[in-house]
Amino acid sequence: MEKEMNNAKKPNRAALAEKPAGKLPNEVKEILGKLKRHFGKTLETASMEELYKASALCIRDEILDLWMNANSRVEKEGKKQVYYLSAEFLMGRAYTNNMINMGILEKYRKTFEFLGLDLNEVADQEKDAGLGNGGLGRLAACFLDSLATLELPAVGCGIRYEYGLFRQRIVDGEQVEMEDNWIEDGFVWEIERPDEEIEVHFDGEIEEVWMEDKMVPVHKNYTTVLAVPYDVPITGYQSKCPATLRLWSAKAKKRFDIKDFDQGKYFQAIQEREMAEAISKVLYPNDNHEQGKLLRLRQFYFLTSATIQSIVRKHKRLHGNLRTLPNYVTIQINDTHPTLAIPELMRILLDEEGFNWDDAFALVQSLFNYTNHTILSEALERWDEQMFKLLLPRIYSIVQAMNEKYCRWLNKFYKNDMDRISRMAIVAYGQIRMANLCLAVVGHVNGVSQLHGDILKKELFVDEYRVNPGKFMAITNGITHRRWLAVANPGLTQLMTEYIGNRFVGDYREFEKLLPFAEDETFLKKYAAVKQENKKRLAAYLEKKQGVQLHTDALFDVQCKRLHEYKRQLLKCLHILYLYNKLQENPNFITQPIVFLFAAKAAPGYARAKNIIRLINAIGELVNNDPVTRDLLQVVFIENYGVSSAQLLIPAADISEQISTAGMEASGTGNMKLMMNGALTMGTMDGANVEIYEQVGPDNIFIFGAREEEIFAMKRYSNYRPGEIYEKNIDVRNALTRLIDGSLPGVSVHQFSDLYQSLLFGDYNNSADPYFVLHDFAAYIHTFDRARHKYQRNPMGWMKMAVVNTAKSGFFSSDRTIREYNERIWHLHHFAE
Ligand code: 26Q
Repeated sequence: MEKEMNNAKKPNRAALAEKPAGKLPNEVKEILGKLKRHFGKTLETASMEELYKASALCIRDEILDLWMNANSRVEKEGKKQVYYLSAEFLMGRAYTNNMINMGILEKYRKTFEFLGLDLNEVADQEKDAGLGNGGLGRLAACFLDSLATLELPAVGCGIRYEYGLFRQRIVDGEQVEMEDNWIEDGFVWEIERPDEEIEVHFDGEIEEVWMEDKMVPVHKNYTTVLAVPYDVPITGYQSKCPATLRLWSAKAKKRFDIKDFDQGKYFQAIQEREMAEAISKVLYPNDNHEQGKLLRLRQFYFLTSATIQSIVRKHKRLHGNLRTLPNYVTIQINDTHPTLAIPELMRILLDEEGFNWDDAFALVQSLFNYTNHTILSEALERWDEQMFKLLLPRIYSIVQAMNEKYCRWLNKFYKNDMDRISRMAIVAYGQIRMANLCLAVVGHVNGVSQLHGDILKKELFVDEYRVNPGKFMAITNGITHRRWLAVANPGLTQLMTEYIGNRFVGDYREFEKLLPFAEDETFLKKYAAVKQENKKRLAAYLEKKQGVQLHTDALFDVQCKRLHEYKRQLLKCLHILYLYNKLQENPNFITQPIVFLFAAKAAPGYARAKNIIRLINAIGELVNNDPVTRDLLQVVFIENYGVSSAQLLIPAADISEQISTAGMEASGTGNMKLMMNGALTMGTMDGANVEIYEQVGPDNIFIFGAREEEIFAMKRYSNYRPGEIYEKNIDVRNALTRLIDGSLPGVSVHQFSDLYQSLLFGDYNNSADPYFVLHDFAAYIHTFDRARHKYQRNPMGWMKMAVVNTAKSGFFSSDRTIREYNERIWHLHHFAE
């Protein structure tokens, strides 16, 4: 309706289609050309989606000019490049982001206005590239943006999963997973490179064969899978050096042998094809939890073998001799998932390039670096030795040899300390441990926040640290402020531009120029107005998507992240039940309306996480419908959390919930996005919350709960007794009782007894309350009370704190993070140097 009215004022599509082409603006002509060539459509007949694609193809043309030029210069001038290997790249949409980077957003906004269309509506046609689970995958995406912006030559290498992370629906309060066939209707940004296809070999046996004067291992009876690269240019802000995202897709090798079909191998042939192509079919939906499946191992070897072979092939073409490889290439492995790149390069050097072991090993050592993203033991990657050996016989024998040499070397330091050496070994107790493999080889190991880096040294990798302290470092994560501010929050971006100019988009140090305006009443009012608009924008989205009406004048409390027990969404749940209980006793217990927004996907096999989603929705039903609470508390679960919904949700937040058990969240990056958009952190001293605290100071953050050392001590001495807290604290008791007394609507009384039990008694493999929820409950309540009082009593004081958060968030730009990686690890030269 509204759009038709708009169209009446402006030239509409049908009218424009009649116009002689010569009279139209250039951009319109170009879009028309793409519509015709790619879809056989006109302005009048094209769908919104086709208009999106046609305009995206125009933008792509502009990017391709830069990209091709940069690539040829990097090759010709022999510039060193970083290869960022990652099983996940959580890219989200590229359209608006690319326009901002290319400086053509306003041009296209006007073009679409001319056509009577809204740019945002066109942008909404793009599907998210959701090729990641959470933090680790999104970090890879932010890093590519910053690498391109800083004009450091870079290639991200990953898997072109046909199905990204599942789409989530909530049906009767429960998570239901649906396929995410994101590529079904084509992905406009990619370019297939069939000429750079690579063969990857699995299965079979190794035979030692005499060749010339020595025994050489020969891989026999292997099965072949083809790896086809698809390259995506990644633009940087005003950058002449776009990065490349290279995604590998699995393809079966063509069978030329008609004989096989004659012999009734028809089914086998088709089955083999399906097996081969299954490799890049789907992303495993586990976050911070390993799934030691054969297909998963196939995926990782597929990615690493294709990548390493293509690096070797290119280097030989350009420079001939592999010994110079470290002058041109450095490889960062994003957690242990791409670790097989290490033995794969060993294999090529030893078996195909005639290196001896020591030379090969030295080269590999100088090439690879490893970032650790988790200390959770259930997330540390281990593979069953027998499975590994069957799938990758040659890689297995190389890993065995590495293990032997490593253990012998360790024995020099830890003489006959067999316990310690078996803990550190790469292969032990029938398992291959990828983190240990990395530690044994790479030049640098880094944690992703200062605290996390310390924990690696003091706890997880303490034995390695003693042997080789210089290897360890911490580089605090970051986020690209282009996407998380300029794209996600145009209102705030415009306001900032008005006050401090627009240099901050390319230079994170400019953020601090906002600081003086934290004292400026007019600025604060405008800042508050932007927040209000963002709440309304989110409300419109939720109304449309989920049919819920948000109370937009309330305080917005946001917890958005993967669902995991250590992130303690359950603590938030108990908090809301506590407020509910208090309001039942005294309807004036609080007078500040609060909207609690949750957004989270649970791994499909993680029953307890799914039950917590069920609980959040049950609590929502309880408080949103109770006449005592419905005007004060609103609980909303946002479906299908992903990059695009995060871009709408985060700018609307007042409070950022970062309440993990201290020591367990390696860094967190959502905390940074929320801070940048002016939400105040309610957090434990965990991960990068510590650095946020250091940046904003104690007056602009709400810190509560046990510190890492306290948690560590309680675990070590097993002296935590949640039952005692239950006995002493009536609020804890009353909140917990709601889980099992039938108060919660729409579920059986037994639905949440598992959660109740786990908090009070533990289960077969855990002690009671292993994440210390009850321990931190009282401190959380107290701290939240402080926050809501501040918000209510002094709204401008609150806005002032919010502005300080935005002003201090420059440190968390991934531009800073990448600069640090480059100075301390990669040593790349700027493209223009
Ligand atoms: C491992 C083995 C086999 C199968 C799956 C996995 C697996 C998959 C995903 C293990 C871990 C992950 C994801 C980890 C992750 O996202 N970690 C997060 O990384 C962020 C970026 O550094 C941090 O900010 C978060 O604190 C950390 O949880």
